[in-house]
Amino acid sequence: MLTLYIGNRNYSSWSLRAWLLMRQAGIDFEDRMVRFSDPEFAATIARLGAPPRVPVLVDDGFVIWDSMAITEYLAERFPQAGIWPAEKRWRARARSICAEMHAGFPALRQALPMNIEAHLPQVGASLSAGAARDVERLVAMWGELRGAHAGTGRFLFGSFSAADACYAPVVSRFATYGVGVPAPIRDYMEAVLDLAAMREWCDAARGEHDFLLDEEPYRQAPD
Ligand SMILES: N[C@@H](CCC(=O)N[C@@H](CS)C(=O)NCC(=O)O)C(=O)O
Repeated sequence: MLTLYIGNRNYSSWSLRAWLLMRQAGIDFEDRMVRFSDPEFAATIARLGAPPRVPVLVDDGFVIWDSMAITEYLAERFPQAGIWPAEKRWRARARSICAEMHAGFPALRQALPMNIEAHLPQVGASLSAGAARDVERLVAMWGELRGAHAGTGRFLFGSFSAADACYAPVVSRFATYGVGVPAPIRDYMEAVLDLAAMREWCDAARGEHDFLLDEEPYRQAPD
């Protein structure tokens, strides 16, 4: 039995990555949400033997943490699921861009935290120089990959892969903050946002109403 521990769907970008990947791969699992505001958050995860972060995957009692380690474990556990692109060099490229996301884009992450239920286009209209550089890099990366896989599908490597799961929270951020992008990138964003699993996650996120001030640099707590 596979159990994925996740945080608030509205805010937890790393949880979304693992959850969306598993759903898209058709893996049977249950999710268990631990709210960030739960005073037992750290203790719940610590009891698993993992550092106090989500996502955490438990496979029949064996614990794997960190979204990239979870991705690689799932790719080995479900080799037929097409988690990484089939071709060796594209597989390497997909790993490169996931590593780039995992370790990078600090300005974008700080300026545009994932917040699915918010709509703050004024933020996207006046980005800092650092965040704008990150957006430029993402638009170039996505455009180049989409161009190289034109005609084979709407995702970065044609078919949906771990790379799309990794960038799904960025797509969501661009939507929340109304980041202006060229038409082919809008098409890519639509492909991700239209996935049934993505819609399921976003609907649940919008239903949470669990306003966390620490995650809301642009809004006041509701009365
Ligand atoms: N490198 C980790 C990052 C995980 C992470 O930072 N998760 C955030 C939520 S998106 C978290 O658990 N934060 C809890 C906290 O900071 O207390 C991964 O890829 O899974």
